[in-house]
Amino acid sequence: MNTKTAIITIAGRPNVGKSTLTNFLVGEKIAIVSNKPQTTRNRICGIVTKGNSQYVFVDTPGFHKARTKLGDYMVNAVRDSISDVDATILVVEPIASIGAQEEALIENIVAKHCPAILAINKIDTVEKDKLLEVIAVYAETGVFDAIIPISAKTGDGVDKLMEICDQYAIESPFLFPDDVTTDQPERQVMAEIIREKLLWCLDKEIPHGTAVEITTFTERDNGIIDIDATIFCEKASHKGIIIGKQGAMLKKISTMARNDCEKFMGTKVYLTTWVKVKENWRDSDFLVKNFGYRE
Ligand SMILES: Nc1nc2c(ncn2[C@@H]2O[C@H](COP(=O)(O)OP(=O)(O)OP(=O)(O)O)[C@@H](O)[C@H]2O)c(=O)[nH]1
Ligand SMILES: [Mg+2]
Repeated sequence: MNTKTAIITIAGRPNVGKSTLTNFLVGEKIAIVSNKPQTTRNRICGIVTKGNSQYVFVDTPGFHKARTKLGDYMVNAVRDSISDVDATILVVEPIASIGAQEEALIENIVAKHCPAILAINKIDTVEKDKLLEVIAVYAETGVFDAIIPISAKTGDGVDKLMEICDQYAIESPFLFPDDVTTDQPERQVMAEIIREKLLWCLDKEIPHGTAVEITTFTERDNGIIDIDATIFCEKASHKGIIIGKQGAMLKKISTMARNDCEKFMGTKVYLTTWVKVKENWRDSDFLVKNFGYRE
C-alpha cells in the first residue's frame, strides 16, 4: 500500500480557536481549550489517519508579544512550526482587517515559502455580509491557496478544510502508528488537563502563572492509575486562592480534572494534587525549561 502524509501547522493569534479546531479535526480532545488567551504553551501534534493517508496537525501557542521567558519560548515554538511543514493553516477571527499578529505570521509564512490556507473561524458568530468583507481583505494579500470559513465549534466548513489539506499530502511512510491521536506522552496530557481546569476556575493572571508537574504516574495491577500532581504558582497569595476556603477550590479543580483524566485514560484514576510557590518562574530560563517548556 502506498501511504501519504501531510504535516500541517495551525497558527494564529491567541484565542482564535486553534486548539478547538485541532480537537475537531482529530475527533478527540487532545488539546486543552479555554476562553483565556495563551492557553496553549507547547506545540502539540493532533494525528488523523484515514485509510492510507496520515495528517499531522501541529497546534501552536497563540502568536503574541512575549513579555516573559515562557512567552519567548511560546513565540519561538510558533515560528519554528512554520518551517519544514507541508502547509500552514492561519486561523483568524472573522474581522475585516489584518491585525499586527496576523501580519507578522503572514510575513513568516512568506519568508519560509510555506504554502498557506486561511481559515476564518467562529463564523457562527457573524453575518454573511461581514464574512465576505473578511474574505476580501485576506484575498488581497495573495498569500493563501484557499480561504475557508469555518466554525471549529460546530464543525461547519471543517470537511472542506480537510479536503484542501489532502492536496498537500505527499507519498511517505506514516510518521506515527495508525492508532495514535497525539504525540504527547500520557503524563503531559494529564498535566495539561489540570492546567485547563486552572484556566477555567481561576481569574486573571493566576492561571497564566501556573505550571503543573506530574510526580507520580503508576498503574496498579487492577488497572487503576495513581497520579500525583504539583501545581506551581507564582505567589503565596495565589496559592491561597488556588487552595480556596477549606480546600474547596483545589477540590473542585481536582474533581473536574480527574473526570477528564479518566475519560482520556479509559480507566479509574486517583488524583492527588499539591500546590507550591515558585516566585516568578516564568522569567527564569532554568525553571521554564524545568517545567518542560523546551524543544
Ligand atoms: N463561537 C465560537 N467560539 C469558538 C470557536 N472556536 C473556538 N471558540 C472559542 O474560542 C475560545 C478559544 O479557543 P481555543 O481553541 O482555546 O483557542 P486557541 O487559539 O487555541 O488559543 P491559545 O491556545 O490561547 O492560542 C474558547 O472559548 C472556544 O470555545 C468557534 O468556531 N465559534
Ligand atoms: Mg490553543
